[in-house]
Amino acid sequence: MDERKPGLFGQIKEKLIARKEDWAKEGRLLTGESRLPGRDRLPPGQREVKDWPVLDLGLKPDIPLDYWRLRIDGLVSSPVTLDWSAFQALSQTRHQADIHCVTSWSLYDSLWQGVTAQDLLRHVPLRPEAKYVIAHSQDGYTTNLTLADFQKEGSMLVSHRNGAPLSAEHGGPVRLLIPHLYFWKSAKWLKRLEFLAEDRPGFWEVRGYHNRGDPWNEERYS
Ligand SMILES: Nc1nc2c(c(=O)[nH]1)N[C@H]1C(S)=C(S)[C@@H](COP(=O)(O)O)O[C@H]1N2
Ligand SMILES: [Mo]
Repeated sequence: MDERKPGLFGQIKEKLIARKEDWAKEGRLLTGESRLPGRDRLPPGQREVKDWPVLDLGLKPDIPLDYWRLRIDGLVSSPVTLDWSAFQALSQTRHQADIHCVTSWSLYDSLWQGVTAQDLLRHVPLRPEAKYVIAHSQDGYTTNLTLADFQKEGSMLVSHRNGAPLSAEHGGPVRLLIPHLYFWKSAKWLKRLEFLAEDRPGFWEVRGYHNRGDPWNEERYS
C-alpha cells in the first residue's frame, strides 16, 4: 500500500473511532471483578464467540508476499529489513492461544504459527537502552508495548492460524499476537517494530484505551 498517499486517515471510519473513544470515557463493560488467569479461562466482562470478528480502522491493505517487508529499527544493534524468505527462514513456532478483544469477545483455541518475539530478538539484538516497542502497521495504525510484554512467552509475529495463511482482513501476511493483552495490542499488517527507551502511546492508547491492556485486570480504559 502507498503510505505516502495523502488523506490516509481521511478514509478511516471517524464515527467508529469517536464511538470507541466515548466507550473509553464511560468505562463501558467494566465489571470491577477480577479473575485469575489459569483459574478462570474467560476474563471478566468477556463472552466467548465461535466466529472470529474483523475489527480495524477500515483500510484493509492487501500486501503481496513479494512486496512484504518488516523493518526492525530504533534501539537495535543494527537495523534490519526482513523480506518474506528471510522471515520464513527464522525458526517457526506453533502455539495455541485464546484472544480477548476489549469490545468483549473472546475466541478460544486458535493454533498460531510464526516467529516468537524471543526468536526474533535472538536474530536482531537490542541495545541495552531498549525498554519499549512500537508496532507500526501498513494502515497507519500503531500500538505500544513494554519490552517485557513483547518478549513474554506466547508473544509472536504470526503468519498462520489453524494451518492456513492469515487472511488480509485479519492482518496477513504477518500480524503481531500478544495473547495476554487485549487484542488491540496485536497489530495487523505489521510493517515495522521500533524499539525505544521511552514509552510512546499508540493509536488507541492516545484515545482513551489503557496503556497496557491486561484483560485479567480489566485494563480496558485509561
Ligand atoms: N493495523 C491494525 N491493527 C489492528 C487494528 C487496526 O485497526 N489496524 N485494530 C486492532 C483491534 S482494536 C482489534 S480488536 C484487532 C482485531 O483483529 P481482527 O480483525 O483480526 O479480529 O486488531 C487490532 N490490530
Ligand atoms: Mo479492538
